[in-house]
Amino acid sequence: MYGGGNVFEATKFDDLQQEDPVLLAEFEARIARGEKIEPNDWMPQLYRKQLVRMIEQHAHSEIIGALPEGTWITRAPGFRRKLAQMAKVQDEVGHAQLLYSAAETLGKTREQMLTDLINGKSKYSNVFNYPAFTWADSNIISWLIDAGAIVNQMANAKGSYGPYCRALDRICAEEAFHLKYGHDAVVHMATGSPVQRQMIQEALNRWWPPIMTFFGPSDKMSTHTETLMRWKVKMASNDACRQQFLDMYVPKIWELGLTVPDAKLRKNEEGVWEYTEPDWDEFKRVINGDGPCNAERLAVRRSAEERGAWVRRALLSPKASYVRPLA
Ligand code: BYC
Repeated sequence: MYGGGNVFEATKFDDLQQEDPVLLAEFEARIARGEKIEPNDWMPQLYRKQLVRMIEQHAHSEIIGALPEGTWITRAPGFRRKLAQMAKVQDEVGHAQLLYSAAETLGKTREQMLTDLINGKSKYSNVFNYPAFTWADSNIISWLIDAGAIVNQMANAKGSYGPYCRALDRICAEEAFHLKYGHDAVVHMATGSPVQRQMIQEALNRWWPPIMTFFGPSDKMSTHTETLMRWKVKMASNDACRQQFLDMYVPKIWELGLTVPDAKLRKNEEGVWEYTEPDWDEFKRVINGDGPCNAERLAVRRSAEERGAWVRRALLSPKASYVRPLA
C-alpha cells in the first residue's frame, strides 16, 4: 500500500519535494473540490503519516478516556445512572474500535498502535491524565469534555479522509447522547442540595484548566495545524474550536449558577472570548508522560493487554477457524 521503509517513522516523507508533482497537484485539486480520499487512492506520505498520528491519538484518547468515568460505574448513585454510565463508557470503547479501524486503513497495524500507546510513544488527550476524585468530576467529564469533543469532531467530520469522516459521523451521533446525559447529571447536582452544588463547583474548578487545553496549544504554538488544514484533515484551528466551545458552553455553565474559575474570562466587543492563558508548560509535561495519572492510566492498559493476550492468541490460532460440520 505504501512504499518501502516505515513511513510512520521516516522524516524524509515530510518533504513534499519527494512526491510526484503531478500526483500531488491532482490530490490537492480533489481536496479543493471537496472529494473524499479513500484508502487505495494516491496520497502524499506526509498526509498518511499525519492522519495516522491524529487518528491513532484520537483512538487512544477514547480507550484511556473510558478509564476515569469507568471507575465511577460501580459507585454511580442509583441504578439508572449506573446503567447510563456503563453505556457511555462502552460507547467510548466502541469509538476507539472505529478509529483504530480507520487508522488501520492507512497501513499501521492495531498491534503496533497499542504497543506505541503502552510504551508511551503515542500521545492521547491530556485531559485523561487528571483524576476523577468524585462523582461530580465524572459528570463534568461527561458534559464538558464530550462537549469539547463534539465541537472538534463535528468540524473534522467534514474533512477529506473518508474512513475518518465516516467514523466521526457515527461517533458524533453517540456523543450527542453523552452530552445530554452529562448535562442532565450536572443540572441534577447544580440544582440539588448545597453539598451537591459545592461538589459540582469544585469539580468544575478542577477540570476547567485541563478543558481549556483539550483543544490543543494556541494556534501560534501548534506544529501541525497548517499542514492538516491545508489538506482538510483539520477543519478548524485549535483556537477556533476553543472559541466555539466557550461561546456555546460558558452561557450554559452560568445559567446553572456555577462560576467559571477564570477571573479574566469575558467576551470582548469584537465577540472574542478573552481568558487567562493556560499553563502550556504543564500541558507539555502532561502530554509527554508526566501528569498526575499518566503512569496509572498506562498501567491499566498494559495490564489489559497482558490479560487479554490469551484471547487474541486463541482467536488467531489456526484451530480457531475450525468449524464443526453439522451432524
Ligand atoms: N492532548 O500541532 P498541534 C473524548 C499534541 S476523546 C494531548 O496543535 P494537532 C472522550 C499534538 O498531538 C476525543 N496531546 O497538534 C473519550 C502534537 O504532538 P505530536 C479526543 C495534544 O494534531 C472518552 C503537539 O501537541 N479528541 O472526547 O494539529 C470519554 C502539537 O499540537 C493535545 C481527539 O483526539 C491534547 N489535548 O491538533 C469522554 C480529536 N493537543 O503528535 C470523552 C482528534 C495537542 O507532534 N485530534 N497535542 O507529538 C485533534 O483534533 C488534534 O490532534 C488536536 C491537536 C486538536 C488534539
